[in-house]
Amino acid sequence: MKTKKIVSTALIAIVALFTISCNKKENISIIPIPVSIVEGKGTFELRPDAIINYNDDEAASTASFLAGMLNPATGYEITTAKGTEGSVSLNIVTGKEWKPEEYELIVTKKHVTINAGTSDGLFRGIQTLRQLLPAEIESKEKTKSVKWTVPCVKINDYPRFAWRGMHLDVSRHFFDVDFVKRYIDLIAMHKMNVFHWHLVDDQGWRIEIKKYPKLTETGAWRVDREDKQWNEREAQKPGEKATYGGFYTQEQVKEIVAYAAERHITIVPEIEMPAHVTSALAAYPQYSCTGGPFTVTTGGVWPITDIYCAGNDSTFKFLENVLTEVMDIFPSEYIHIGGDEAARAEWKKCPKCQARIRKEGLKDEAELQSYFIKRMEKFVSSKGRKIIGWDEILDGGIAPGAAVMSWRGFEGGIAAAKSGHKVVMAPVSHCYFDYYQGDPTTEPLSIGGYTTLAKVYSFEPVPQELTPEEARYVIGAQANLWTEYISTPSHAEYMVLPRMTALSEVLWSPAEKRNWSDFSKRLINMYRRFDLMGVNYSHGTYNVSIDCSFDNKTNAFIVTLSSEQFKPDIRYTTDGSEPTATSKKYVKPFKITSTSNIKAAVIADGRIMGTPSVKEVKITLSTGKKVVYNQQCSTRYKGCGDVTLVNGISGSKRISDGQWQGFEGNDMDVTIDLGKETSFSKITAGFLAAPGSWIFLPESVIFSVSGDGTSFTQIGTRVTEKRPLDQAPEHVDVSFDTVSLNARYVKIVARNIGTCPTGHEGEGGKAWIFTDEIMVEQ
Ligand code: TNX
Repeated sequence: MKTKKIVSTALIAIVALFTISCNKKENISIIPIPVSIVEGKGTFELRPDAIINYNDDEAASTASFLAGMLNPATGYEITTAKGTEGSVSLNIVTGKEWKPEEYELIVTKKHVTINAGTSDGLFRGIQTLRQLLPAEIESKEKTKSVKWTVPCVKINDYPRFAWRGMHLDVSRHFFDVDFVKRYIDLIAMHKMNVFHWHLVDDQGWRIEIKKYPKLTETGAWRVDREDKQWNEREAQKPGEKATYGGFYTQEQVKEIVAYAAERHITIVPEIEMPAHVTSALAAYPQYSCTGGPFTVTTGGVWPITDIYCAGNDSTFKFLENVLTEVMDIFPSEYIHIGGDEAARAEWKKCPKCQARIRKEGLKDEAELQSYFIKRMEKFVSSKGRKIIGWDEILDGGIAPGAAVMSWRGFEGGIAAAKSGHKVVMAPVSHCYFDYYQGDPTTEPLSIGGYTTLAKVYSFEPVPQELTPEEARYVIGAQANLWTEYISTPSHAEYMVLPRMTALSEVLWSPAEKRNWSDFSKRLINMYRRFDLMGVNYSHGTYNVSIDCSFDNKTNAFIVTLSSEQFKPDIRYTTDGSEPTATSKKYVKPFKITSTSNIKAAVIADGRIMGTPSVKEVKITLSTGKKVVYNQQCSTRYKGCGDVTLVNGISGSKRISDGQWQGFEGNDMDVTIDLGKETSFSKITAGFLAAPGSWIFLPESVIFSVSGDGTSFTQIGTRVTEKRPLDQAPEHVDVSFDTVSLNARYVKIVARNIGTCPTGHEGEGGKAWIFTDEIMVEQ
């Protein structure tokens, strides 16, 4: 009691001191940015004889954690003590209204004080203290010649959202206990508080369940096809041994749960159902509709038809038993039951499922899935817990009390919030950290997509469609790391960092405090910490974007170079040579009047950072000319508008890079008006072959010319060669050479194959043509 009184008197004095102090923020660089920072004058120095004292047993473990955080790099042996005088104090302060996880941090020349209403708040506070110390504090080895100072400051801070999560898929690739702990450390460093552990999927069951040992004896192992791309792997053949995978024993899981708890992080385990469970069915085929047999999937599988049987009561018993063991280990309020991407083809054919539909008076298989989830929800809530599931759990009616994780976009989340269900936002557009974060030509192969750091930073979890009342149901958001294409810890770190750093600020800091250029400046301090921690992170912010637009009036390209780095020093060349620290410095947009190969890179500390970006611009007779669309392109893939096909820039292998126009099921049929009669001898149209995205080369390309734009003469046809259905994306130019011709209009028709061919996953569905550029040359 006495201690608390002294604390509050001291507090008043300190607040007064800071209010009159000046506001210089140079050396304060904290992510996520705190709610309020008032800078003082001078610094506190952490000395070898420092003692961390605390006033309440609840703070003891945080005090020890802090000592453990400070001792390795300083080489000190800082100890903790209850009640005594120390230069660093952690106090649980009662009698004040604290928001959840709120803390205040006061640094004077003599003391560091962290006050909070709970140890959650204290723990978040010590993460701020960590970032106020020199970056070298992250080193695991004693670092000499660093003065361990902390700037005098008063910080008051609390999170915007209650759920600030990171997900990790350990099924598609298994990650060991050490890495899971490292991942949790990163979550803690970013003041995030939920670790969503995706423990079950088709490609591996990862948690020991005592009642069903085969789940891990069989379900945790698959045949090693790691030498093949994810979607090109054959299923396990008879006689082949399943040797690739792994699982966590219950002892290991308990250890990880305790490790997370020490860091004030809740682990939400995910036990998928009714789909994404081939690994479970390989072990216990009796819980499927067909009875199997099944093998653990070695790679991609689509559609997911081998799912749990919803007509079989023993399936529910099995799942209840599994969840009972899971709930015994994980104390979380929420248990994630998956619910995504179930193809219900087997349910349609299964007599038991059909009998269930009749007996329960259900309309269809979608309602059967809703029945499935509601039944499991009842069980979970009878144990005092709640379920959360992917937004598909809304289909056919959501279970009472269920929370929704909105991944297919914001819509599921909006619908759930409007109907009074809690929502965690994780839309693919901003929160899929398995997506590319930079130019796919220089990034490691990923599942697709394109979510840059700036895009993550622009994420607003509360959609405008919600009233303030409804918005309260959005309890937070998280990013997902699916690991189909990620098999090593260092690659996983690379994918989440620094995007997780951006997300942490989105989820913790007040919306009005978000400021991209200030964030990118503070990020440099985080990079230094990541380096010292030995974690791998993407240097994507060093990548240069080369944006070119063609100006008809001057017949020139205007080239703009930018990077996500704060005040980057960009150097470039236009002749295809490699940029160096002494290449031309980019100052402002510049003009290019002839075909060029632009290469640009950011320079820091006198050397090139990351991989230089490259863009070729080609000026031909058709560049910048008028394009008449005889058939419209899809509104989903319009490239950058009508100029796309004549803007002098080819498309990359990323279909949404703004250079591709898509034609869904129909032909590409355009006429280029060269403006006046022009002499030429070559016409080229560029296409994409990417069968994995349902994009095929045209069957044939027909070239015609005209002098008046009405009557055309066909001058040639090119038939394309058939390509394998599993080929990697490929850019293909289809050209027609002729003797020199004079004409004003050039018409190009690319015949669509119409529907996806037999043997293709989209068989019978509309096939796409993608075109990036049409070039008419002398
Ligand atoms: C969709 S997100 C999935 C995952 C994949 C992911 C790849 C969700 C609920 N299902 O099974 O791994 O896309 O990005």
